[in-house]
Amino acid sequence: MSHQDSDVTALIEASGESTFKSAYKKAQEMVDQFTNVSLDVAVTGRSGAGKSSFINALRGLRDDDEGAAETGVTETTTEPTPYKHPTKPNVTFWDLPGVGTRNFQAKRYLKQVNFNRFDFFIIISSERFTENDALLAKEINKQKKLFYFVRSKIDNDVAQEEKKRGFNREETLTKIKNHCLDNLKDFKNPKVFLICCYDVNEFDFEELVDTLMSELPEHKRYALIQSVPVTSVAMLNKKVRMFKMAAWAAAACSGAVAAAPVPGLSLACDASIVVAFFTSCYFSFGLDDKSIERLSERVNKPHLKSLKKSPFVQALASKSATRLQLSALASSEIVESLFSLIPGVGSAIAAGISFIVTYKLLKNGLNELEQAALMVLREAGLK
Ligand SMILES: Nc1nc2c(ncn2[C@@H]2O[C@H](COP(=O)(O)OP(=O)(O)O)[C@@H](O)[C@H]2O)c(=O)[nH]1
Ligand SMILES: [Mg+2]
Repeated sequence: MSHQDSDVTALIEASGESTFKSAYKKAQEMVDQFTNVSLDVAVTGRSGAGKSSFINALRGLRDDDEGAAETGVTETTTEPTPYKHPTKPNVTFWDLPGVGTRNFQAKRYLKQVNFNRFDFFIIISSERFTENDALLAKEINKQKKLFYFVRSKIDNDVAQEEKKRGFNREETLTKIKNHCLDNLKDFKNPKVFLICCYDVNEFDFEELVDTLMSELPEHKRYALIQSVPVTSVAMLNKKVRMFKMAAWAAAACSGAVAAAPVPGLSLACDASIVVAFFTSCYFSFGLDDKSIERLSERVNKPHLKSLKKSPFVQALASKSATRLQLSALASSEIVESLFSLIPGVGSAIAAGISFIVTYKLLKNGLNELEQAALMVLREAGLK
């Protein structure tokens, strides 16, 4: 079997398809979905409920970070305000005016906010849910859209209860959840997630993400899981799994094997796809300086900021400063330097890079980033 043949066979095998054509098509679709599919999350609730803070938490931003949604202000806008994810611009969180105010009655609300553009709704409250919240959820249900209830500021409740004698954390949380569910009896299986925006490692944040992951369409899950903050090893594992699943497709699309499987043709590699893959991974795993800085503050461990990074992570750090101009980054020197950091494949680039080599390169690089992220989590004391 020639080099070219074994490459084509490997590609078909990795795809789970039966022909080269369908394998390549699937790879293109997956890369497109993985990088471009948009996710639009609507966050609604009355003024002061914690919408802006929740949006910042989902974007991995502190309230005082540049570009963060302003918190603690009484809303004056009546228009949905979009906030893009800082490193995943196809993910947008929409800060919606609360329902029930004079201008926004539940019945007309969805039309007024142009509901069709949203993938799901978060209805957020810092107290029990009101009749208006339930009415809105019913309207959302009618439109066959997903909705979830978030009970915010749970840290305040716990702090209050902690002062009492015989405090039991689990009991307190269950009581609050049941209290919230009281108003949602009309729903078949209502879900309420207890959340503290300043501590997404605690309470029900991950459960909310897991629930979304099980209920969203597959291509939307890619966007969600890439964008959420790394809150635990379990969360990191979910991210790793998804990147692993996409690696073969990125390898297929970056190699000329796909474009021209003709014997004797030299194989070029579209480096921008490889760089984009690693850069997404780097941000998604929370390895960028900003994410590490925020994590170090959240867990109160200043030394996280000075953890030594592997040469590969450092290379990505310096290259991703201009993340949004990825195409400009994909010059061969940069890519070659990235490749040379991964043992065993550095020399392959000169000879032209095949699917098998690219796939291996992506898997090795992914593994290196996973190890780096695990080290950060370990040092942060997160399991
Ligand atoms: N302790 C605590 N305070 C919160 C939490 N979420 C929001 N807040 C505070 O509640 C106030 C209102 O929050 P904001 O996000 O501006 O509410 P919005 O009007 O719905 O956008 C602000 O002072 C926030 O700092 C939380 O999870 N825990
Ligand atoms: Mg607000």
